[in-house]
Amino acid sequence: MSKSSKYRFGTKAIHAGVEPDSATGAIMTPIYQTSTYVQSAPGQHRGYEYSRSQNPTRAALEKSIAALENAEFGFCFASGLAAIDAIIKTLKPGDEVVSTNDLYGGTYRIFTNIFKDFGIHFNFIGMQDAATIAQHITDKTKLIWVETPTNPMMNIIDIKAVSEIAKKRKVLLAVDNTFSTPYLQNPLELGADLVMHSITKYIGGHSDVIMGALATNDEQLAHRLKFIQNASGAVPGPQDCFLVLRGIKTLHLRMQRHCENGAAVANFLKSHPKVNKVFWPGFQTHPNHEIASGQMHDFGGMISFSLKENTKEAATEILKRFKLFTLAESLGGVESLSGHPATMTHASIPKAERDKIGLSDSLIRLSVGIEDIEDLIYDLKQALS
Ligand code: P1T
Repeated sequence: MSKSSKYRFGTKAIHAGVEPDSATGAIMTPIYQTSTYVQSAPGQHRGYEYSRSQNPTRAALEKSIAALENAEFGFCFASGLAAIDAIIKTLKPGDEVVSTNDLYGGTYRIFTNIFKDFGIHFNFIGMQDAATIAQHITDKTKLIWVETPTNPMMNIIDIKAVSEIAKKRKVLLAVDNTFSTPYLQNPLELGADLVMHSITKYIGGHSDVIMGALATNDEQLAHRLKFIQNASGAVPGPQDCFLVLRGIKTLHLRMQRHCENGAAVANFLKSHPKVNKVFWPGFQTHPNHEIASGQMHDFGGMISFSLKENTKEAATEILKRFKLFTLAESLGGVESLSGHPATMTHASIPKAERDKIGLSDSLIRLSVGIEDIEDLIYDLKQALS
């Protein structure tokens, strides 16, 4: 099933990339748990030499990811951050990156604490008004980094508008599509050059795998990323690829329920007397609701909210009382999770920077799972009471 496949999303989720095993007819792609492959003579092999370079289970998953993003090329990595690492390794000292200033703390950390020392300059700016990006692009800018919806403030960045600026200035546009998944949003169709996923989240969907992925239609870029994937070697193992292939088969069903439950939770929180503000792009009052409605098929299951009593202690009290919204890093699994970005996922962003984007000490982030909504609302009620 190729990029040009006319199948719809659910059919692609189930079939793309997977063929009955040629050796046995096994309908599910086997876990090719091997590091190497026999050669009949030096250089004579069946397309597989060494599992860092190629592995059939990983190849099936890479095809599946590419198909879901309507891309020609897909690459899997040992984590979302390893995928980001591969993107930045396409750059050279002196190059500049314009990045959203509201992004996953680990992405900020790898940019500022690792790649800055390699001579790459990162300029973090607000991107809600895409037009302002143009003034931050110099002749050294090689990449625009967008995350939308952003983690954790749920801001929306207009991918199409950014891509028009990127194309005009001949700068690559990469979009971290982790929060949306390809079910809700396809950045390549909106003009992005490269899409990145933390597979760990919704695509894997069961909180049992750490993995990342990239997808692109740019052949030259794909060639370079494939080289880096092999040369740097941050590849996922075949067993994890198998688990993700299995997870993807229900991605569309899970996402439907994540979205339904997300909407119900957002609306419940909005009218709660202890809640100050709910950050969720599905509200008509969200500053970029119209852009979200245009570029996403629905609004997802990620919600952040701040409290009227704006202290870490007030947030901690609620987080400790949750029975179903388990306190843990990560998101996108079938089970609901809660988190405190200021001390957990975004602790590596300095407080002054967090304050600039409104990431307050009372902010709580929810990953709304696919449990029965009545039970989730009950859990919120009792924790906030
Ligand atoms: O954890 P890893 O698979 O390496 O992915 C990193 C990553 C990249 N991009 C976004 C938007 C992310 O949310 C993440 C990981 N985020 C969490 C662990 C979290 O709890 O927010």
